[in-house]
Amino acid sequence: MSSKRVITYGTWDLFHYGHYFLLKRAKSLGGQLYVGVSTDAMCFSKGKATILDENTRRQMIKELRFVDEVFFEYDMNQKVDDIEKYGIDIFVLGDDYAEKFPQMKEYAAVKEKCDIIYLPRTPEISSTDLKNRLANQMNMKKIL
Ligand code: C2G
Repeated sequence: MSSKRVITYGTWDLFHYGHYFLLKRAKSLGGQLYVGVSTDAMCFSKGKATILDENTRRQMIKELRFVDEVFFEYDMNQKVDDIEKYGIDIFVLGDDYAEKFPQMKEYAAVKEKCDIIYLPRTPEISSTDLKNRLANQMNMKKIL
C-alpha cells in the first residue's frame, strides 16, 4: 500500500454516493485518508444551510472503513496548517473546484506543500438536488 497521505474537505450533508465515490477515489491515491468536515458555523458563513448538524456529518464520515482521520474544518484558511500537521502529500477536491481553487488565497501555499488533484464529480447527484427532490415530493403529497 502507498504510504502517501491524502487530504480532502467537504460539508458532506445528506451523505450520498457522489460523496462516497469521491472519498473512495481519494483513498485509492494513497495509503491514508484525512477528511475535513465543515462546521455549521463555517457553512453558515458561506450562506450554506445544512440539514444535518456538524457532529452527525462528522460521525458518518468517521464510520467509513476507508477513512483514517476526520477533523472539523472551521475556516477555509486552515488548509496549510492541516497539511503540515498531518504530513500530507496529496490534496484532493472535486473538479467543481478546478477553476475556483486557483483563485482562492490559500492556493499558492497549498501548491507549494503538496500535489493538488481534482477528481471528476459524480454526475446527477448533489445534496442540493436531494433537498429539492424531497421538497417537491412533499409538495406533491400535500396536493394529493
Ligand atoms: N462531490 C462529487 N460528486 C458529487 C457531489 C459532490 O464528487 N455529485 C464532491 C465535491 O466535488 C467535493 C466533495 O464531494 O469535493 C464534498 O462535496 P460538498 O460536501 O458539497 O463540499 P463543499 O460544501 O463544496 O465543501 O474547503 C472546501 C469545502 O469544505 C468543500
